[in-house]
Amino acid sequence: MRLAEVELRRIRLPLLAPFRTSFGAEFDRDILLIGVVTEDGVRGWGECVAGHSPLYSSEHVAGAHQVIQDVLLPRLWPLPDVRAHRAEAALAPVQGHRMAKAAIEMALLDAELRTVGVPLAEHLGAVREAVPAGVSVGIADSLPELLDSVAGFLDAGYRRIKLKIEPGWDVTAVRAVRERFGDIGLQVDANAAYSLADANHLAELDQFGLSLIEQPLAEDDLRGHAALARRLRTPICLDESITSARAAADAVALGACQIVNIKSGRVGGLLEARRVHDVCAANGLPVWCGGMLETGIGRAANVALAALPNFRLPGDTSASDRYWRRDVVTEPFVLRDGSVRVPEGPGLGVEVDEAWLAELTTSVDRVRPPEQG
Ligand code: NPG
Repeated sequence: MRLAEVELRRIRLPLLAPFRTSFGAEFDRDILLIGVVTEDGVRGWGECVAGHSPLYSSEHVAGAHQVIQDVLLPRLWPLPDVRAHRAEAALAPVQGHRMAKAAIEMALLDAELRTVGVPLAEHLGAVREAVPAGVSVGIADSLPELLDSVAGFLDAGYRRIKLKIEPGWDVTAVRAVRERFGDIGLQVDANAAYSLADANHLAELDQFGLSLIEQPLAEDDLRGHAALARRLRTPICLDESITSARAAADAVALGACQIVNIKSGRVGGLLEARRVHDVCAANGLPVWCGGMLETGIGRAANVALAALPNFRLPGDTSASDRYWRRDVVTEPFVLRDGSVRVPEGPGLGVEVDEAWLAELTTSVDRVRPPEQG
């Protein structure tokens, strides 16, 4: 497979409601989409999950845009075969920039699998046709507001609730939700907002029977997570710390977590995400699929990944209407009996609504390979 053109398209998509975490609030998304066209005229799409500012991780969308255009694509043009596994090897010498690499890989996989008529889920080794969906609930302005939004998501049929927490919005919020809704599937996500000195405070969460606490400490603090794991009954799940299959193996060896959140963007792509899945499966750790407020493009990839066998907990793979008034794909993802269906068509299995995309677009760069010879 050879590329004829790559498009870097930025869109602005307002969220239906602001989403607040310990590292900031999102109102609308500045999203970078990668569109590839092969020499045979097959199109593929990828979505970059880097945020507007480098607050969740060191990457941000403008940096990803630049590094794709100036550093990553020039490494792909000379390849006689640019299928995803070849591209991954060609980009490996570039340090970091995992979200940028993952966006290209997604577009290449979409194109290559459309060429051969294979759905992404099947290519990755999926074993389910639908995946149970959870929902991530941001930090609210008040407890009544939090309870209202949790009630709405439970009514819609979501299988578990994840509450974003930070110092000052943790034990009280969790207690209020437990008291009001009883024995629902409940977990919390701190996005690295605590330190080991908060261990006694975090142990107060043990009384609520949470299925996990996600990333309580800093990204690079595996030893701290291992120490905390010895002090909490609530299982620790790592997100930001797991940047590769090797990082997952390290975390397991240190006893830093009992569960892993997998996001393909965070680990550099879907192929590496599958390796993280395999490392965790081999060590008996369940995984679940995280989310980064993706459009239907990235969501299709998440849902395909979440259909692999060791994804044993509901993911942040909510339906399109949890985020957007109108998604960028023609068939939005919907919630049925608490699950989202895995796309069955070739590649990502979703069709982009090109007219709507044009309306949302803030910039497009079209890049072609340099003339050969
Ligand atoms: O449903 O996609 C979703 C959001 C899930 O909470 C969620 N994502 O820390 O995992 C996270 C958080 C996030 C969102 C992180 C946006 C970075 C950007």
